[in-house]
Amino acid sequence: MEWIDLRSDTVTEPTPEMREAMANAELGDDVYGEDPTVNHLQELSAQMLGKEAALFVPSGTMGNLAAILAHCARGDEIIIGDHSHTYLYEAGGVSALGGIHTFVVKNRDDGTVPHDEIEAAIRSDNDHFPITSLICLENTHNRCGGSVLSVDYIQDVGRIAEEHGLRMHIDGARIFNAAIALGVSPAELVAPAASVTFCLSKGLCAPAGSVICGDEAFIQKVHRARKMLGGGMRQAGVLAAAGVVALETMVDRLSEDHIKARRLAETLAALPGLSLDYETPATNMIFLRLDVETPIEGEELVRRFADKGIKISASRAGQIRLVIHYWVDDGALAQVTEAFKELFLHA
Ligand code: TLP
Repeated sequence: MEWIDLRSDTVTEPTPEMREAMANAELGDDVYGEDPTVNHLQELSAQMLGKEAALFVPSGTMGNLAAILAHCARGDEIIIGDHSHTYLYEAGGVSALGGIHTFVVKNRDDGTVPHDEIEAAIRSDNDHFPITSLICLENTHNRCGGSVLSVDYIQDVGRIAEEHGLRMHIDGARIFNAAIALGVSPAELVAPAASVTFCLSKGLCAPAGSVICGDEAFIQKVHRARKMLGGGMRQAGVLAAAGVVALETMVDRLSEDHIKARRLAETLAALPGLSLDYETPATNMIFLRLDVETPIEGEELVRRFADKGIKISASRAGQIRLVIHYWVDDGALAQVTEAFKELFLHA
């Protein structure tokens, strides 16, 4: 069966152009810094994100962890949203491996944290307290509906960081989705941040890999952290080659995913038993909520969609996440719409 997979944009397979670039990539040992394709990817990434330097890492999780390890000493504290991926879904790596304390602040539905709550979380100089060293943001914000943090918001948080001698890290796993949705350059969007991690392996369709960007001195520290975490790869140009194609050919088209997500969300929200959990999608994610009186619960829904060749994620709490990506074409969207109608119009 040809599956339609809406569980995530991480499921995207490389495009034919990526596979060809991978097969023909010029290679070297990247731990020696001698892989020309990795070096090219890193230069291109730094340039697109407006930072001095960049480092290729195997995953977004390692990217966030290596960046945070490079920013913080053991016992330092980071300020981080309660819905953020790093806090919820990265196996507690910053605490387990970095000895770093988290000051958890509440994310609003749009992925922001109010400025005054960030300021209130910054510790004063007192032996009893951990030392605040980093503010972490996420853009787009996954668990907040794929929402987008604006340039103004990030600049304001950047000002708070600067005033207090702190740094800011952005988990920009989907930073290109955010930039495209806002119509600004990714460099402008991350300008106030000391570091950003973005993923090649989500909407951009590369098979693996993320990139951390920041200034030269910071990237040198990240290099050591990556080695310590076991992320120093050898002929990694095979993967980086797909990343270069991703950056060169897959960024502008993300707007197509956003348009499809909006269209599908509007259709589905009009069905009985379903409502949108956030406002109309700003990017490629649709979060739906099953009405309490709907007779089907999450796991059963996943099974019923699987019977129709469609993979979706649904939680026990009745939330469904659908993620639109390159491999979801108009035909697939029509099939998905039909499947929802069959289940919800006749439930
Ligand atoms: N997110 C995945 C799951 O882990 C939830 C998904 O399907 O959305 N930051 C953000 C904002 C992410 O959404 C993810 C992956 C990561 C970091 C981690 O990236 P990887 O999977 O490459 O370690």
